[in-house]
Amino acid sequence: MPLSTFIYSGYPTGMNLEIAGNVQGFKQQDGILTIKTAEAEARVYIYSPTIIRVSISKNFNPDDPSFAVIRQPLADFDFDESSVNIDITTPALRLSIQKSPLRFNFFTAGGISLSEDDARFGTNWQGERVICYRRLFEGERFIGLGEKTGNLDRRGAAYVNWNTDAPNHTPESDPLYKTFPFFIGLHSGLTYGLFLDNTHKSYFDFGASTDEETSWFGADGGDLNYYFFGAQGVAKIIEDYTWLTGRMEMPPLWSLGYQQCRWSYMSADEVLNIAQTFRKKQIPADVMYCDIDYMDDFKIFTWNKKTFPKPKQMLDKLKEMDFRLVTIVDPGIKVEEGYKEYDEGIEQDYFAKYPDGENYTGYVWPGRCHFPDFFREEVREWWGAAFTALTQPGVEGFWNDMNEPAAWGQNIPWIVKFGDKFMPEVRNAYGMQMARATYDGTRKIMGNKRPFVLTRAAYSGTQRYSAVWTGDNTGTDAHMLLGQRLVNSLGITGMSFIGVDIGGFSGNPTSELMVRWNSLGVYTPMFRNHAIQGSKMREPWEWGKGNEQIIKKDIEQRYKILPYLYSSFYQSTQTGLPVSRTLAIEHSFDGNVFDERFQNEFMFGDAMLVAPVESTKLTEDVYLPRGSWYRLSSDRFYEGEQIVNVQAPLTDLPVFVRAGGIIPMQSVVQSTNEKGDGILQVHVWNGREANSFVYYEDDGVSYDYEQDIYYKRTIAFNPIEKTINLSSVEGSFKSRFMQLRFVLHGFDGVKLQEEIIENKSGEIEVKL
Ligand code: MIG
Repeated sequence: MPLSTFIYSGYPTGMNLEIAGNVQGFKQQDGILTIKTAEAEARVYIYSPTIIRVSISKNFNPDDPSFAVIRQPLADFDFDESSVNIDITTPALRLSIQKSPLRFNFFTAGGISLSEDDARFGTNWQGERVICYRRLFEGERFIGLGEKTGNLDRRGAAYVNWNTDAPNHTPESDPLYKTFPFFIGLHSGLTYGLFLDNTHKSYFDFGASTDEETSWFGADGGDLNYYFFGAQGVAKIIEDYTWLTGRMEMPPLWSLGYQQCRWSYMSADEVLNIAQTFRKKQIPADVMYCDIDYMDDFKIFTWNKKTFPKPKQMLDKLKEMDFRLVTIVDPGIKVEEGYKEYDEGIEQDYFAKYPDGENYTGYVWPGRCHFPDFFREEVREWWGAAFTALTQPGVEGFWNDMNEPAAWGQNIPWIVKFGDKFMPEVRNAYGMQMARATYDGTRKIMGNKRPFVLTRAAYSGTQRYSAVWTGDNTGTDAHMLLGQRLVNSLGITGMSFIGVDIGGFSGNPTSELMVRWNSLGVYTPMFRNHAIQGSKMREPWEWGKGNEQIIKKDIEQRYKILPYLYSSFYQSTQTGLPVSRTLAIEHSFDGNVFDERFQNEFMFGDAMLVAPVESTKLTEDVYLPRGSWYRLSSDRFYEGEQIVNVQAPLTDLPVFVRAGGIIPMQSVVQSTNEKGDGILQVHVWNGREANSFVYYEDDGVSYDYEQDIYYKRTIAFNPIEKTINLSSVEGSFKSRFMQLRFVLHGFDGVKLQEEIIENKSGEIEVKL
């Protein structure tokens, strides 16, 4: 194992300022343009016409892996040199590298400035800490950074990335659990993106307490290694970012159903009882969870012999009721001789260590623990294979908690080593590597079945392995709204499959808040009700008869829209566009979208606009952007680009459909395993503009879709020709819907079409 040459100093010593300096020479070789100054070296790579990478360092590590990036740069590119600049031009972008002093300035192909180094400061070091100072444009806004509190527009705010267990966080706390050092800048009607691929503690300052000329970003160590995205349009930048860092796979369909969790259901009997109650009350649900108490003494990959004596029997019974089970796993392995994972870990030397070779010990739930070194491949494989203890009885979902990593007291000594790095160099990627090990391992041992992986800590690229949830929120309206902003922001950074603890983890929500939050959960990519130990029970029937009915109706709505939701996830797998989308993606230069009153609104898939409303308000001002809109619950029509005051009773969250919107729905089912009536309802809302929607279906559980065993067709609405057209089916999967029914909204003189037609695989066209 090569010893890292990096010596971590915590706070930079001496504060001696070293600047990138003047260019002394450059060369191009193997697709890399290398530029040398007295103090540093810069390397420039091109990944595509819209993606350029710049990496600046005093001391490049020859071994330079990225946890996030899965693409290779182009083998070669041209540049022009003049006495003052080196210019690299692609069909979309120009990077102009100023020689004295060294500066990196990006322009559109047409020569308009997108992003520039601050002319005064550029990039420099204080000790090992490296910072890049950038020009702040007039009116420039910033969105992104993933799971960060504060406003949608991050202008005037500053953030730190340092994955942290953050129980009792507030709507202002920073940092939280995850690191996504990627933001999008918006100014002059132009868009650009910037991804700092560096796992050290990192900093982003979007003009907070600086003059009006500077924003900056950087890290406590490592290279100033960033990818610049120059595509025009936020959606295109997200597409490029997820091309670079990967996209999610199709999730198991059952994981899109309603999920019921608690810390903890204390016994197999309790788990079965709750599941049974859902069925008895006919409240649809798909997933039960076991939090930490299912284990024997919190030992990962064990079951409590008293309270969960026959896991297979419990799982068989759950299966009979069409429920799946997700179990939690933490990274900490209890120090206890005779415990399999402990013994194996010691024997094979799989735990994180101090430099003298001693295993690091931290305290978590099991008491004294060692921590698997997920940065090593053989450790990931060992960890992944251990899941047979859970998969054999039939568990299909794996919830990775505490992987910031968390230990009581938070502070893992900075001298602890993971792989050949010290903790502060890679801490921000630990959770991602755990999720990766969990995903790779369970995918392997589950044969052709899709595992569901959920992680709390994450780094850019985690979408390839896992869904995420936003950690320990609180049962208040402010946290409900914060949660939506976190979901919307995570969507900008490549994560689509996201949940929040519905109802709030800590505290006890009022029944109004529970009802309201549940109705918002219908439009959250992952729909999970979860609560802390000691809190009041949270299941849908715990809130009084009337509220139970509202909650049930809302959960039924989730199941009705599953065909639309599943197709929206398919879109995420293809383009990286998230299921929940801040309005800033499509309306990036509409100031109302960033107004604090409206910043929580989002599109749920292509067609639905959702406006979260606090539980204490029964009417709300909603901003409807460009286009025209219908209220989903009433078909009431609204012109866009206006603020409307709408009714928002607890029974009817304000949800709107875009004119021309196409939403495939199904009948209410009790779980995703149930067939339903076999009729796909194609809902279309009238509009002036043509629109289309890619409908996607597969078996929902296996990887057969990789073998073309899927079902895909485009549903198109054409208002001029007055037709709805379904293209002929692509793929060899047989739809579970034998029949079709069109449901038309806002078409004068055309009623709901009662006629049910055969869902044939050839082209289908209906005249309106
Ligand atoms: O120290 O497993 O965020 O969802 O219920 C707390 C118990 C550990 C934190 C997670 C939460 C989970 C809880 N865990």
